[in-house]
Amino acid sequence: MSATIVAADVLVTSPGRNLVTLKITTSDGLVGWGDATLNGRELAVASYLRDHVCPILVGRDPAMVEDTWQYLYRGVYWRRGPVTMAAIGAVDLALWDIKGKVCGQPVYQLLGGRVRDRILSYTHATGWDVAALLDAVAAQRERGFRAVRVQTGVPGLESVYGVTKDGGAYEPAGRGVAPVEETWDTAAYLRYLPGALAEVRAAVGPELELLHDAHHRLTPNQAARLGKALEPVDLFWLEDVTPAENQDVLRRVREQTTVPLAIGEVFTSVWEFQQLITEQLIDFVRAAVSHVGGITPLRRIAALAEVWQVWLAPHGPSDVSPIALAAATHVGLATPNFAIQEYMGYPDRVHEVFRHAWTYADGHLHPGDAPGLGIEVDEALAARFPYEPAYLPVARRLDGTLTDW
Ligand code: CS2
Ligand code: MG
Repeated sequence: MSATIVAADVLVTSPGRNLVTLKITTSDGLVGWGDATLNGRELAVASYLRDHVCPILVGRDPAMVEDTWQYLYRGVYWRRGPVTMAAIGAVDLALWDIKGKVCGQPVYQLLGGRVRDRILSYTHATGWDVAALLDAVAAQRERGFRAVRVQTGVPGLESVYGVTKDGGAYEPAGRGVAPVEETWDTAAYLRYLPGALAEVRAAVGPELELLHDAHHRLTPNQAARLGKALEPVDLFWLEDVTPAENQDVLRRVREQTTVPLAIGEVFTSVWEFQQLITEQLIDFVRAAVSHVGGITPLRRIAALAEVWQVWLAPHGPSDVSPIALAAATHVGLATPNFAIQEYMGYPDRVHEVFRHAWTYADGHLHPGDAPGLGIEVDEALAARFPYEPAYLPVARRLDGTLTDW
């Protein structure tokens, strides 16, 4: 007789930041873990799972990973969207975790086995001015990183996406019941950034991979101008130049510049990537394994991208938990067109609550060889850190109108 799912429970914990976790327990005593964190909307996903998904998981066969994905996606009629897909993603991760434990194999073996020894990772360096940014880059190189995302302050602005003024660790979500309001001036950013990044490149030499995130703030014309201006910097990629809701406009950017483009951390399905991949409007797919609905759809996206010579580079900020990072590293070890894994890092307490087999060393991640995803959650410790309201900031232009954050 095959095993059945006997319980599905949701844990919300805040060991430094809010994280939502799904725990699936089977009749043969195995436990699978999934990440359901959606920054600033954590409780919506927790409710979606608790109220609508957990009750129908009980009694199902945990071995049916693909069928359960189809059941939760097609079977609901109301499909896609970040809340729905983060919930489905958590179930998918937990079921792959269980399948690995049943087989006594790490998930990457179930995905076809390793195609590389370890996966390249990049982290963040931020500085309010170029001198501070160079110090931050040097510190990340000391930690072994060979690829670094560089974000700087902009003269005249009080706050800028991705940068702290005091040089402390960057965490975008601010505690409190309402979002922080930031002021944004694209013209000032476009005037300042190319010169600042040219200084960084001159200081670090040609080999360090540099990445930059424009965080959805530019028009296609501005994006094309920035891309051209940054060509001498030789970026690994320029991320999220436009909101990319209107994907056609990216053709104009592509025609104007050879800067490699990465897009997709806010997309939640293969269909949102379809045009970008098949028309080669981007070079890197930035899907988050949990937000896009799990390992099952991420593999489909990777396969489509491979046909079009587009590379996979999953989202890995502190707001996808160590469970999602584990899943991304398993996919990364087994996927030929995998390029690089973002590894922003976590507060120490997060590593204590989510003990993980994945490791970071020398600029690379490895998923480890523990069965499944290789995660153990310290539930007693998690329970000591209750949810605290925290939201991503909003951004306004100098005249007060709201713009993309
Ligand atoms: C960023 C994210 O990592 C990235 O590329 O764009 O840090 C993003 O700002 C956060 O995930 C938002 O929750
Ligand atoms: Mg990003």
